[in-house]
Amino acid sequence: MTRTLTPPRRRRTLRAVALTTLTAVVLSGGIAATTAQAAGSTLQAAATESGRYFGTAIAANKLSDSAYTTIANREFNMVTAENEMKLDATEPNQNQFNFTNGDRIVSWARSNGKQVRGHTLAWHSQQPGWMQNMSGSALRSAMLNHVTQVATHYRGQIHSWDVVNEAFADGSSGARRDSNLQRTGNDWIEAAFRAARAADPNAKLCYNDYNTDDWTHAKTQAVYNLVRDFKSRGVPIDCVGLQSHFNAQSPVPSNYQTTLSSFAALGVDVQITELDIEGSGSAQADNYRRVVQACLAVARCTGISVWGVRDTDSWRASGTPLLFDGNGNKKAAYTSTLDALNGGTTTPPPTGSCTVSVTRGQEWSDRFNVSLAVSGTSTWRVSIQTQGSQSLQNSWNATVSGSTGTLTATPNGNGNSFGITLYKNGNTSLPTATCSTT
Ligand code: 9MR
Repeated sequence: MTRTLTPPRRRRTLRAVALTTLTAVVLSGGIAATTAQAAGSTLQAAATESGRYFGTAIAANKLSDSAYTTIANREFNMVTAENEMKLDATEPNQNQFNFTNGDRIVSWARSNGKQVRGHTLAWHSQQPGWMQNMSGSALRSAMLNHVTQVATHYRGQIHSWDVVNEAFADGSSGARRDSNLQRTGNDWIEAAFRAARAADPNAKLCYNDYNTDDWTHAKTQAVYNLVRDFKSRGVPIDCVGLQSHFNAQSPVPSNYQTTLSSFAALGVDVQITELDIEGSGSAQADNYRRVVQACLAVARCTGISVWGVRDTDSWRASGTPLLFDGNGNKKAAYTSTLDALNGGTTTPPPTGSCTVSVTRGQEWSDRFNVSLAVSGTSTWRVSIQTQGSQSLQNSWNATVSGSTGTLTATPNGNGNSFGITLYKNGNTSLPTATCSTT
């Protein structure tokens, strides 16, 4: 959060000084979104230093487990609903939507100052029964209605949507995966993206898949060609998600960075969306380090999410593929990931891109302070979405316009860290913020 006081490029030399200073700042600032630790000492803090995020999948039914939420809150600043925004969860009966568990995750994320990845709007798997039995134009309409309704419900609250998930076949064919959605016509993917853009124009729209990590694989090439085609024809797409589920059969490929940079060169962000690597000890740690270093070396690789908090939370629990063991202890893979994130990026974040962190400050009965820190650029505009009827009382170190709803902040010569005081007016949740360069 506070490491924006130290420009990323200079942080190696200033680290010792920065740690001392930052600890004091954090303690006196009363930052609540993370524990009182120096910049770079958690995954989210270290990732933010290079303008990236570090996220995890979250399961709604674990939000009552304080060991789980303590780690999740401390280490991650991006949250993906592991199952709660999927088709079967959100539309169990046709045109009857259920957002209860998805909303619980968004609410937890927002009240803890985190952003949300939406997963997923259109997928052959985990369809509700009624959809599995549909085909043709009726299915196409139902799918588009689903995309529209879900993206509209979460409009303004989603950093990136996995609009379409896993639409390509495994193996050497490079073909689309056969599914009821695919049989509605080859243009179903672009139709889904267009519907998502119309419903939530501010969310980044991603195509997400697995086994797309090795640049030489037919499936990787097929997704690459899809993205290239979409970009050339103006189909709205902003990002590619590489799930990156790795194990002995599917190891981290030696050309992983080439894959990331090749997608990025098409003019999309690349996000590592579901990272887990089976194994243990130094071998696992080394694989995590390689993945992080590959992302840091590619300017448009903008964030990494792991697919769960502790090994015991994983869909592949027996493969112990995550960064914390079942007791919540940091594994060697955690340390190598953190060290790699702190080892610095050789490529600065892309021009035209910035991120902003939001942390809670001092609180009074009627109002509270919010600290914001921009990284990635010195010429920025931050859009702050207040919650409920909250209204602006005061601001410092930035020019802030608006009084309730959406506030806009721009630099006033005092650097990249600024703050606001908000009247609660009955709502104590942290506002959310997005950053754009000017
Ligand atoms: O982790 C998810 C697990 O809890 C579900 O049972 C499973 C059902 O399909 O989905 C898992 O998440 C998957 C994700 O949605 C898409 N990529 C593969 C993930 C692991 O299977």
